[in-house]
Amino acid sequence: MKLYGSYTSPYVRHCRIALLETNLPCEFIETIPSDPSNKSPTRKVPYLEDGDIGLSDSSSILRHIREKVGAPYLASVLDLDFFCLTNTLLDSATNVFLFERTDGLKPESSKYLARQAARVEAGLVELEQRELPRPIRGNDGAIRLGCFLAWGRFRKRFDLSPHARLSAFLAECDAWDSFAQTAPPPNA
Ligand SMILES: N[C@@H](CCC(=O)N[C@@H](CS)C(=O)NCC(=O)O)C(=O)O
Repeated sequence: MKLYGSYTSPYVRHCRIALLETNLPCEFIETIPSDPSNKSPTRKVPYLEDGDIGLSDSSSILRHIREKVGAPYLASVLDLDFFCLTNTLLDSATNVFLFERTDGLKPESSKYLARQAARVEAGLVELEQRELPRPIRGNDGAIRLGCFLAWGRFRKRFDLSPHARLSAFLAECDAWDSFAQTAPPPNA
């Protein structure tokens, strides 16, 4: 298998964690989304090649990785919903970041971006009140949450200090070797 992606993307990180967990052989090919050599039809990362199969979304890539070793992937509707909820917040947070970085546009000057930023803040308040999924290992809802929180910290997108339970959850992720090994390089 070949996984195309960047070391900073939280979506790619989640796939890298699943590959470490399952021990499947996979070559990592560093790719930035806008690279003309990016094979993904979405022009995003991650992208996975496995023989004749090409997968262009972290969700399908994760399912493929888990299925290859006979492990469950978001087995119940509540597992799936938690993953989707967390992923929606991650999509909103990365959109706000990319708009700012690409176009210099901030939530203060865009109603749409303000809505995205408010969604992230409200989502953090909601997650802080929830029973968070455990164990973290092998649990794609939990790992998505860890990747989201760690990305927000890395890109300084939100302040976790008012959220004690989410902060503790992230500390638990940080202490896990597969999570630590996939941390973005500090100067990226
Ligand atoms: N739904 C996709 C989202 C992937 C995604 O948004 N990746 C970002 C990198 S963090 C990207 O490639 N963005 C490029 C762009 O939006 O132009 C997935 O889960 O794989």
